Amino acid sequence: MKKVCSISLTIGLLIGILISCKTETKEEVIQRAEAQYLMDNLRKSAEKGYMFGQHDATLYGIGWKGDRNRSDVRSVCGDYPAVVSFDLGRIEKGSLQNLDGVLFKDIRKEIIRHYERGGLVSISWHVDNPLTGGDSWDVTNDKVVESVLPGGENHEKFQSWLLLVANFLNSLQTTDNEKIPVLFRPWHEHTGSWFWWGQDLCSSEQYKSLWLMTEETLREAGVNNILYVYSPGGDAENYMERYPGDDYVDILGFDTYQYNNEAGTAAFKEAFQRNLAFMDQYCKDNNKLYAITEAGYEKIPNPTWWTDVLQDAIGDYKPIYVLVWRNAYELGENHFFAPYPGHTSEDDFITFYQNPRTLFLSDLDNLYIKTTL
Ligand code: BMA
Repeated sequence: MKKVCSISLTIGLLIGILISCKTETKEEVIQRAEAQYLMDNLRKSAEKGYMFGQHDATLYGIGWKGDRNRSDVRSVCGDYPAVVSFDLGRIEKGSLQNLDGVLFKDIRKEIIRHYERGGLVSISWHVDNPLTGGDSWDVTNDKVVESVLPGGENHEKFQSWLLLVANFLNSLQTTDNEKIPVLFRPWHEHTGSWFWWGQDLCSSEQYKSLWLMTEETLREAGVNNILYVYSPGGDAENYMERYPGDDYVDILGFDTYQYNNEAGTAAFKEAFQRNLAFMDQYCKDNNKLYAITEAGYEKIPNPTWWTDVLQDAIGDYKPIYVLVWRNAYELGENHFFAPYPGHTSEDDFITFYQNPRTLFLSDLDNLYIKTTL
């Protein structure tokens, strides 16, 4: 996104700089305008309310997988989530399916379908550990980030992984060859230490370099259809400590879950409010947008969680969306974050759906996303 040209007094240097600053092609200008258009529309939608989203919502749910036009949320309230997120974990290995057993060609299809319905798409990347060969959660070695940065032993390999991500992002096109603008949320929950890019696994400088390197490599590979989303995890006390900078982040976010213990509800609401208050102020001061990039309560044991806890915790704040995690088809009824028909929170979810401030797909008409430049 950025093109930094330092001003020089000597004409020779100026010419050199002008040559090195590649002029944008018409396609690039249109694409950049589309990303800007998306930002403007997200700003408008945040004034109206907050979108509801779910991870993998249209790919599978409790008791089903791969049914066309189906989502547990839709079965409960008759409407699709406004936002659907997807994960690219294992694309870096050239695998045909992601870490949750979904074919990348099906993910691509669902992204295009959701865009064509008028919805917003977000993409995360639970990338395997390039040093140990383990998965994202393999934190046995604290030199992994260092190893992928320039000069590191895994740098070349990692660049080739990034190119596979770039190929996928570049392939997100409609039948009219229109590139689909999506949110990309790399290196998430890094304020915890459960991923190999987490807090105790690299320094602040290394984390920022990883982020910048990711943006640079994707940009050089022609990726111009994404907005970058920054999402620390938990109660992010040091929210800005590893912030890559306003020039590299389009949307601020956070991931916070409720846990099933005595302090659960109060702790969740407090963490939520602290994060929202911080982001709200920062975004007002710096002209940014914010979202609740992941939230939820596994199995939703509280039947009125949607209104009493989630809606209450968001209060009058204006995030662009709140997204809950997946309803894992392969784990029985043990790992889900949205209701499905028959679940005890179904009625409360319908009340949540009817609240004018919650935006589902049908609330988005003409609001944005589908660009007509
Ligand atoms: C986690 C769980 C895992 C899954 C991963 C990536 O929170 O849902 O089962 O593999 O997200 O989707």
